[in-house]
Amino acid sequence: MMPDTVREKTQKHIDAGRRRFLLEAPVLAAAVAACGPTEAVKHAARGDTGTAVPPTTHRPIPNPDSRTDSSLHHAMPASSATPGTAGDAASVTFHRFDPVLPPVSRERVKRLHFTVKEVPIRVRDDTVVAAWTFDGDVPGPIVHVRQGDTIEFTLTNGGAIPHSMDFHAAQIDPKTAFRSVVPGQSVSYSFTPKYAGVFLYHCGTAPVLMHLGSGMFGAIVVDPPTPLPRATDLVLVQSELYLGNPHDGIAPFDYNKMLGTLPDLFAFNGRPAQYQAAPIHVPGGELVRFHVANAGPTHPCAFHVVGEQFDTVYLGAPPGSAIHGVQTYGVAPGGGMIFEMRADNPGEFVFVNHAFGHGQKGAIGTLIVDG
Ligand SMILES: [Cu+2]
Repeated sequence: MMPDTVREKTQKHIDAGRRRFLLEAPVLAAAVAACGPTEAVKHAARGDTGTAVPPTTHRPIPNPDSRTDSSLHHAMPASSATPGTAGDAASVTFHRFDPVLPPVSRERVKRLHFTVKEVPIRVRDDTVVAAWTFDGDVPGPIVHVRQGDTIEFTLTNGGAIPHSMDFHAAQIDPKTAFRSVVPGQSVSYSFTPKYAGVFLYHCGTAPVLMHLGSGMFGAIVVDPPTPLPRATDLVLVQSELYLGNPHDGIAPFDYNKMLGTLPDLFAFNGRPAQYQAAPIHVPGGELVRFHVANAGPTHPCAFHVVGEQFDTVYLGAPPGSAIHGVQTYGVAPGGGMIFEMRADNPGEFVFVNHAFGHGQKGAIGTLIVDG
């Protein structure tokens, strides 16, 4: 149990953070003030500072008895423009996101410490977005562990609004582990993945649509106890981009567009069509393994490689649940699936979301099988 004095101090800190957040969101502060003093106190007491969603949008009823605020409807701007995402767009450089799965370490206890950073990111030559991130990039770091490892995780909120972390590889009380933390504070928890596979992680702060849609996602790959055969292991995280009008050359993510579910762009690993501009090379004759996670937030990924078939797709935890001779398979938003093909034909192979409107908007890349 936390001593009373510590709890009081902690609560004061949280209250101060919420008040600070209110002051930094003048539109929302005005909306709360318009509720009258009694309503404003009630809102502040439960961390619910109003909302910027359209008045016609249904608002869920908060549960003040819940220990988590991630089920509550938090105050938030209708765009991802926060103080940290402003800046000189011209100085934000493009970098290709490395799709290669990093090696797994031998330690059975993996310590991870992510920091939330709200920063501008160049996702195309002509597009800089106001992103909410884990460790400053979209997607966040690719995590590689083994089934049965203990992951000791800490999230520090270096942003301007509350954030949290939801690992789909964990089986844990979400009200405690996935709770939101205010700026400057941290949350820690441990978990042991029960199943192998590729799993999404994402910010779970309400509305999740806004936080997922603003860049707060990544993938964790969990190896089975007996490793799968040697391969070129690649990680692709599909996501959708809903962009508002740029300000000083930086386009915020637009919450109302997210609700409309018609994305401006799609991407594998945060940048639309980046692997067409700079293809992925793999050695001829060897196995290629795509670990495909889908951050959504809304649309599936009909994963397909033009001119190839998947020798194996693992529907669940590998090595079980394998199906063979597959042309296309859908990865649900919030899902992850492993696709294997033998690169026995040299050439250029386009991998694509075969829902082609989505492929055309950026969920596409090129795999070059070297001869
Ligand atoms: Cu968040």
